Amino acid sequence: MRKKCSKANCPAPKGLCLEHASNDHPKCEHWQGPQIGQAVEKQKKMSGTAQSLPWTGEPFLPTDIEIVSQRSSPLIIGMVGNADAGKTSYLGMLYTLLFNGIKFNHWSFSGSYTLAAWETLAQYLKIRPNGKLEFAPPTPSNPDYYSLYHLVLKKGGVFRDVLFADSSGEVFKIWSENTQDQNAENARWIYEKSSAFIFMVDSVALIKRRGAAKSEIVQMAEQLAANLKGRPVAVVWSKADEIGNIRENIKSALSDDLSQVLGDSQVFEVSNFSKSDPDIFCHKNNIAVTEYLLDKLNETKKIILEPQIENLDDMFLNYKGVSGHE
Ligand SMILES: Nc1nc2c(ncn2[C@@H]2O[C@H](COP(=O)(O)OP(=O)(O)OP(=O)(O)O)[C@@H](O)[C@H]2O)c(=O)[nH]1
Ligand SMILES: [Mg+2]
Repeated sequence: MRKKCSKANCPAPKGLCLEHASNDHPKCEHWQGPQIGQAVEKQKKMSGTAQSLPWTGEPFLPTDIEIVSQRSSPLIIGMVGNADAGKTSYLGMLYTLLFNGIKFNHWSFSGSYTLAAWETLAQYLKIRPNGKLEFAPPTPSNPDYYSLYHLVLKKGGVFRDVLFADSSGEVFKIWSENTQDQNAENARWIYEKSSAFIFMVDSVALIKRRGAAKSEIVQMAEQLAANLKGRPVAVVWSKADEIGNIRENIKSALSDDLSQVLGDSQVFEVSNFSKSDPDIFCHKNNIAVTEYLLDKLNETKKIILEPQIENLDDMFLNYKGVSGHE
């Protein structure tokens, strides 16, 4: 169980505490439930000499990463986007598709240490008896809230541990305005540690808030690009069931801005609603986003070694082949 505020009807805004300053909320008597790392310690003590499992199935915290880091360094995929952009439901849909047998082209699902957490996400996306989908609640916006979802994927004989780092869009918005803000600690951690990013562009926000939403998205993209160091980004237009309702001028201006800011990142359109079976936005593109990043991360980098030729007069060392290029 993750710690959370247990006070019924507490009027404090999301991520804040009525009783204590922002970083001191764990001191509040209503802040209850063991964090995973603490639960693991407790489990170990209670088990005495018996061997206990070092994981619970819940989302990993950064301190739990060592459980999977013995085989190789896990790949962290950072979920970046404003509040409500569709980050958490993307993860719920990814797991739902894998669970239902939809496959990556090159990778096979080989397990997870956070199955209970994936299941919780997927439960939200189940159609209710009234025919409606219920989505996960907004991801908590405390600066120390971490939620890492683990998958083991296999390609050929190689296993890769992948961790999807989910976070609150509210925190990422603070980070996009000031990366050093004390309330953006988890966004800073995700930005520093991730090997690749899923950058969510909210189609519905662009329909409802047009230019204002576009500016926020561009600002976040600029912050993402600032210290990217070649890490791959998938630009994902979420809620694509509504994408046709975005004003054409806004959509094309934002597409131009994003390709200028984020370079050759691949662009995808995804949705959690399927209009047909199979549905390209839902069944195909959700999987394609993650596969694109995995393939990018698995690419062997071509290293072109140019010999440094000191003696420019040496005919042999200067020989470039018959055509002059080789
Ligand atoms: N039209 C449409 N709406 C969607 C879709 N997926 C999610 N939504 C809506 O978007 C809301 C936000 O989705 P989340 O996945 O929780 O967004 P998030 O980025 O995790 O939000 P934060 O945790 O607050 O940062 C949901 O509650 C749904 O109402 C979709 O495919 N189409
Ligand atoms: Mg969320």
